[in-house]
Amino acid sequence: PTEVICLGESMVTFMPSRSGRLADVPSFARTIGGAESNVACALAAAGHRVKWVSRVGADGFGDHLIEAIGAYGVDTSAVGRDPDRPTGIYFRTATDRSTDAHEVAYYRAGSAASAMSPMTLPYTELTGARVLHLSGITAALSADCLALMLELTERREGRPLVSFDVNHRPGLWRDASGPEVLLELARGADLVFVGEDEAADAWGLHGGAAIRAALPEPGVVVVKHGARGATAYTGPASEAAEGTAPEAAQDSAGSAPGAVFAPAPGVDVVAPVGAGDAFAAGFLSGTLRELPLRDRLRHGHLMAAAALTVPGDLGTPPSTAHADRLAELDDAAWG
Ligand code: KDG
Repeated sequence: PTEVICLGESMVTFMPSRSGRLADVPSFARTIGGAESNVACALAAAGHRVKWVSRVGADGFGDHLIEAIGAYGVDTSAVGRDPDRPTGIYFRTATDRSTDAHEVAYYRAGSAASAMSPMTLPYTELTGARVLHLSGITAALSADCLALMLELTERREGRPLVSFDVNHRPGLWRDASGPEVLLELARGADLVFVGEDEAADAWGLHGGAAIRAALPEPGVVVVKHGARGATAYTGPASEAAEGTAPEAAQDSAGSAPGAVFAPAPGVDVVAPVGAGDAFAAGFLSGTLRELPLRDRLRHGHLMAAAALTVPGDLGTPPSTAHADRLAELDDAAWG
């Protein structure tokens, strides 16, 4: 049986042959992108049974996404084809490799996936797994997609564990409602991933304790502090009060009750895109295997490190056995 369903739009992605302004890049190499299918591919690489649910056009790009994502071992049997709408694509540029300033040019308005809705994807087909992984990107795609997200994050008896990566993409929202909608969706989830900077930009919330206080409902809230590491909050929001800023919680033993901080290993970053997805996959893998929180975070960091060190979204993660050995090393080896 399927352990995880990942739902979201994927796009054929065009990587620039060299850095510079989009206007100046002479050619692009084709790859695949899409936050939720990235999570699916990384989970499949870690040996989990994963299904990617989405819609693509009845076109060659749709064929390519289904074939390429399927080649990672992801079940694509539930991906719908739309004869009237195209598969989304996007072009990436690296305007400055040292800072990874980049432009993204999306061609996805009116795409097949933007027509996902509670009608095209019935609730019962999306809930037959232990985990349902979603992201805030879907909510930005269309009113129908937002309706689907609201339905899937509604609290109800017997639903799977709903995992939600905030993934605030300001450029995708057609109006100013994004931050508020994302907060509502996050409150409906059981496990939330959010970047500390992202929460500051979207919600004006500074630091892990403030984020946890604004998101008391999910059983676990994971706050990612960029290259420093990540904190998982599990206790009641009141326990996240002090000592959970990463500076104050440099080791997990020093964390506040209900908060576990795990530093990230230092890596030579090639491109950060896809690292958040990989992190979520590592953490979810550890969750499915019921590992301690610290080890879930460490598996997240190891998966993220693999994605950080390649130009595309998908790295080659360490084998699970190797990752388990690394996750079990002393704090000193990680700090
Ligand atoms: O997380 C990586 C994604 O941002 C990328 O693959 C494209 O899904 C994408 C998006 O909508 O930005």
